[in-house]
Amino acid sequence: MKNLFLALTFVFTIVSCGSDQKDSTTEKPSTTASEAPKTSNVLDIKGTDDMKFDKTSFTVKSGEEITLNFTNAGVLPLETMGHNVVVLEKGADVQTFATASAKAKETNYISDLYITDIIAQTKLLGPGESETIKFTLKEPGEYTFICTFPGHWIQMKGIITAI
Ligand SMILES: [Cu+2]
Repeated sequence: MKNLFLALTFVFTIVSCGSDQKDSTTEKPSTTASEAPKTSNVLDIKGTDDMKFDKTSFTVKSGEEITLNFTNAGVLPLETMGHNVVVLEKGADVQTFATASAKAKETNYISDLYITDIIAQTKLLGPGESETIKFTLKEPGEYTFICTFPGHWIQMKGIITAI
């Protein structure tokens, strides 16, 4: 009988511990929501053969250096499936920039006409190539990045939010 009582107490303790844990995990989201969004000034982006960036949304701290590591993770040749990352100024007309750049084959699909729209850019990379660039977003806001290889920007487009 005593053993049964002990066993029941044991079970009860486990159950109450378990429910305590549940309570603390359910409280967490409300605490997290009131905090500032998570930022990282290290951006890892891959471009793929299906014309996509693996990540398209980043939050960074403005006024601090950003390290962007870009890899063309595909296997298709540069001539048919090259990728780059071009970070544009806040006010840039993305479509105008992308359309002009798509015609600028001789300058690796970066148009000379809208050079002032560019904050940072990687080279046009072929399969398996990587490049790291560093830059700073001086003001808070949303900055678009695209791949300027012809026809890619509609799918290969993302936003860096600087806070
Ligand atoms: Cu591309």
